[in-house]
Amino acid sequence: MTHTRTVVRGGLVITAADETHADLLIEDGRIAAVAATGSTVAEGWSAERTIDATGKYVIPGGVDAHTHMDFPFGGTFSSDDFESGTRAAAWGGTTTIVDFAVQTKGHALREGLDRWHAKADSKCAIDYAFHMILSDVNQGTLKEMDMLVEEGITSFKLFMAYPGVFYSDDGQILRAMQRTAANGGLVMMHAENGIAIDVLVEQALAEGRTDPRYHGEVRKALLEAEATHRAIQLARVAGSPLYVVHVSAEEAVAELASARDKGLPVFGETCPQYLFLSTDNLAEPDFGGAKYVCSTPLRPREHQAALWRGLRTNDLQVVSTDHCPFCFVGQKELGRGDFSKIPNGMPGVEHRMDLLHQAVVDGHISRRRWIEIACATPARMFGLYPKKGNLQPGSDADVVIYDPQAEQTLSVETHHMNVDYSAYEGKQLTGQVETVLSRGETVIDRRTYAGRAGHGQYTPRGLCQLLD
Ligand code: DUC
Ligand code: ZN
Ligand code: ZN
Repeated sequence: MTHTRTVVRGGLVITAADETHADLLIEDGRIAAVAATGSTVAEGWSAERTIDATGKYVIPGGVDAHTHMDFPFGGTFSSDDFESGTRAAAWGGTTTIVDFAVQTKGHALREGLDRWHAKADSKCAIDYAFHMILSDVNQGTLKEMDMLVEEGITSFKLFMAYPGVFYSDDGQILRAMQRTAANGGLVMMHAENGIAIDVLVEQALAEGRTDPRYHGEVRKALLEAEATHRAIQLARVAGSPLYVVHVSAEEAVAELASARDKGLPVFGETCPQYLFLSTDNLAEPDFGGAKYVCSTPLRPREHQAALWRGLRTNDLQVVSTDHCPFCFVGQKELGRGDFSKIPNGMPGVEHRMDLLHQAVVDGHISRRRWIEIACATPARMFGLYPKKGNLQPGSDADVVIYDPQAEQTLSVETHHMNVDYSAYEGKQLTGQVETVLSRGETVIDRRTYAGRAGHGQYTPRGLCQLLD
């Protein structure tokens, strides 16, 4: 049902900058005005629809800048497509995803991008945008990068891991960085030394160490730190900014902190799985650790403090999910007897906002920092601000009414992602999404799904807004 004018009354409006008791006026899918609750201005608004947010938070919809819907990996595809994955995202208060279109080696970027448009078209419940994964940096693809930046795909993921698949060598990385230094794009780096890791994988398997926990042991923190360091130096040489994805190791955070202390335009992202899970999960019995196999890998619990600290000190700026689900039955099981054949990736798109709210409850971050790392900064980082990530007049009316007192228990029985396990089974959280609007349209209405596939629009992006 379309409402041209909606008023959200009485909630605590939280943005990255402010917390105020305010009412929102929504008109034609955008925030039209924000005014103090009870003020003459707010009292004067009339609307077809009023949402009572008394006792609730009113926050911008989440921006998850790192998802992999329908993603090919290890001979299979991630189990959420754009329809199930964006519906689950909406349930969890995320109203924008930036997914990774994939270039197939030997083929044009354009071909990969067209394929991702076809996968997502008419499927999404919420708005979406794309980054591009470069599997093959060459003269042709370097030229294509300029065109993609022009049309709103302004960031490019490169891999220092996965030799023979997505891997780029240092020369290719340097060339891609030089290109973004010139065209304004942003290189996103998967920073792990894949050549060294493959040696350790081979040795582990030869010695009969085949269990999922060895995935964590061979993908050493030092090899994440080394690659992070190398990526930073290459970016310095190229004169380009750098965004390091899925940072999991304390030593890698230290590399980012030291670069930022020098004033370099280097950014870092972490994910809830690194903040809440650990190698203890990878060691779960009966091949259960396979549920937690992702790369970079989960680390020993001691690394978590450095990640939380990095989020507080702004050495890490963004939390996204790296949502890349594979079912335990039939997909994770491909790696029984050989951990290197377990498809890499974990489900999580539904739980990011809630887990980070729990971090507020637990005292790791403030409420405004919650919104900053989950909504505002990802929008700025990837050229979507203030359309996304804020609630200022003119912003898209992507609005979440959040109940900070609700209690919930995460479980495969109740989640909406298309995957046969929960990485957080039985975890109790305080706080839950109640209602979600996407461009003013109701997607979740007091915990009932009211959205539709095809509502979500492709959203071209501008350049990174954190560089001056
Ligand atoms: N890491 C994952 O865990 N999955 C997909 C790709 C990646 O880099
Ligand atoms: Zn990666
Ligand atoms: Zn990823």
